[in-house]
Amino acid sequence: MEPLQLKQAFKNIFGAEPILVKSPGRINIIGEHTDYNGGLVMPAAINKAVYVAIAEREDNEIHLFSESYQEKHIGNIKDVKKSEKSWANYILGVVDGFLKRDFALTGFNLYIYGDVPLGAGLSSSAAIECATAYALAHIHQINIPKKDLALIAQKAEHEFSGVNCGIMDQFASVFGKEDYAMMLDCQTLEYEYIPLKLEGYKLLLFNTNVKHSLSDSAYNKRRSQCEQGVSWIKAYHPSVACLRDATEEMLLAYVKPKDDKVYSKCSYVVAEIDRVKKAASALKSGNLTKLGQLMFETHDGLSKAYEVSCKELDFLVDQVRALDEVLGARMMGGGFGGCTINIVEEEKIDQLISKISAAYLREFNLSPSAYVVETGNGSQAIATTVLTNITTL
Ligand code: GAF
Repeated sequence: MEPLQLKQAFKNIFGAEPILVKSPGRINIIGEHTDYNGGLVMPAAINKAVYVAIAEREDNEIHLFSESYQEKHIGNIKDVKKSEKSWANYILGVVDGFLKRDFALTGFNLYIYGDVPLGAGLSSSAAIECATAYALAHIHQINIPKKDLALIAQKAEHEFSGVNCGIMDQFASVFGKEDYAMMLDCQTLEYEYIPLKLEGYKLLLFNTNVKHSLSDSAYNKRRSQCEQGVSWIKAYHPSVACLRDATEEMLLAYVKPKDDKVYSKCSYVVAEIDRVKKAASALKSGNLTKLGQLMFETHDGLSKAYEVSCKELDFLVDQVRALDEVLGARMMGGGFGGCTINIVEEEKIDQLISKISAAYLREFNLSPSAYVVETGNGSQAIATTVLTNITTL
């Protein structure tokens, strides 16, 4: 849907002139399950996004319409509560976040549309939250730092969707930059843009087209296992606030003797934070082979130690492991389904897609999807008119 079509769709339903805002989905080059441990991540925004058309109302009602679900939700700013519609909760959670920070909001009409594949681990939910946050700040002329938009969006995910996610997805959606990945320090929220120079290679995603149902509960469980590990270390090293501050030696001394499973989860995180640093150096020096090796290592850690992979993701990574045209591959995002991310020689992409798709179909009787991803920019308002208000002197 083009911006002008979105504007028209909004007018057809709500009969007013909207403002348009977009916020992208994300990929993650490396640094998985490190964000909620105060660690480093290296995401990039993509050129697929969620688009929001929004206009203020004169009363306190909230009228939402989702293009994807062809559903409406009606609520009230004075009584924001969870809906049974998950898409609406991402929006309502953000409204709640603004109100809890004492920003005065009026009622509004909002039409939402997106081309981020749903359930693919490309953070369509963060894109909805961030687009909503940006749009609400825009129409109410709320002067709020962009970091706070990401934080409000993250809180919406915690409180209205029940997933205790880290900050990576929302941060990438707000701050992404075309042609760059970003190395984000999730402890300080400082970040550095790193040029994504892949000369002759492209990033290819294979979508397993599965999402196993335990994903949300397992995500929250991993997070508490990491916190458990930190609390055992803290008894001896009070300054350790999160796994970012821990070392493998500490884990061996204070966590392994108590619980081997908790140890292997924490040990993966400590090693993964180190891999992000190495990956940043590899990317900066153009050493894509090294970056690819690190990605395979991340996959093995996520699959064997952190236990968030699944047979479909493992299959897709194993299929490309020995191929010269693939420098690296790994599962991406929370796990239990969604996509693998692969660095693939540009010339060989079509051939690879055919080969892997056929093998996956034979194995699971299901076709995977494949997307060659391009990077994009973070949250922004979209202009739909070129010339307005020409002033004469
Ligand atoms: C999901 C979460 F939303 C992120 O915060 C992050 O933890 C990721 O899983 C795993 O790295 O996308």
